Amino acid sequence: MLQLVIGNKNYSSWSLRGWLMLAHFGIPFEEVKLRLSLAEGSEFKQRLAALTPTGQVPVLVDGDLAVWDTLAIAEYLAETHPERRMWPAERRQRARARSLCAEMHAGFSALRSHCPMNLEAELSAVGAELMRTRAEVVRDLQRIVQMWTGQFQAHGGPYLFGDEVTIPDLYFAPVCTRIRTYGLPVPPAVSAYIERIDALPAMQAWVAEALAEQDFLDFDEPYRKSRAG
Ligand SMILES: N[C@@H](CCC(=O)N[C@@H](CS)C(=O)NCC(=O)O)C(=O)O
Repeated sequence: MLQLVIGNKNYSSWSLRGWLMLAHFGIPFEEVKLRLSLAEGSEFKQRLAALTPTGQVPVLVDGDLAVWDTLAIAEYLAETHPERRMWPAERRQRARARSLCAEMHAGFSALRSHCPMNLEAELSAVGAELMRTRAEVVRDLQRIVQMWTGQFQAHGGPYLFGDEVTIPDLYFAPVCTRIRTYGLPVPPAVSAYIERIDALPAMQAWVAEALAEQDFLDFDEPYRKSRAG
């Protein structure tokens, strides 16, 4: 049975992506959850050391093969489960889908660093402040809106590549949660898409487990004070 090693569900956006690829596409797997830690020598780092030189989650374990990094996990699962049609069926659309995932993988650094995933938090005051003070966050958000509305125009929705959920939808699921957590302003078509992604059964299951965790990590809570106050 495949295993997926992940971090805390409340915070770990990359884990969420990997987990959704398995759970949404109905691929059986066993989840191994480790408490996130940046500290060398922590249980998190020690357990990961045997699997990946990056010391990061997620890691997919298939027998004696460990696959790390979300893009590599996406490709491995798509290759080993072609019947699940995880990428769009048409080659040109597959290329576009990979471009969007790669863009997420390598970019959106302002959105990622200023709006870290935090599923149980409500940080709309922080989001409003960021929209006023951080042009780079505004630019990242504008690119998201442009990307998604472009996809809806090209394929008619309801998902980024048409009728079926494909890997890019899951890749951007943590961006959907950030837009909600930080109350970032988006047009109605984008809000409706976020609601559709939120409503996916796999997403609902992850969020319910995240909310039940109640395990707060200081290094993932840069706005803890503003939440309290
Ligand atoms: N490029 C990696 C990023 C993975 C990543 O940043 N994982 C975070 C959790 S969301 C992590 O393990 N952080 C611990 C650390 O960096 O020490 C991927 O796509 O899997």
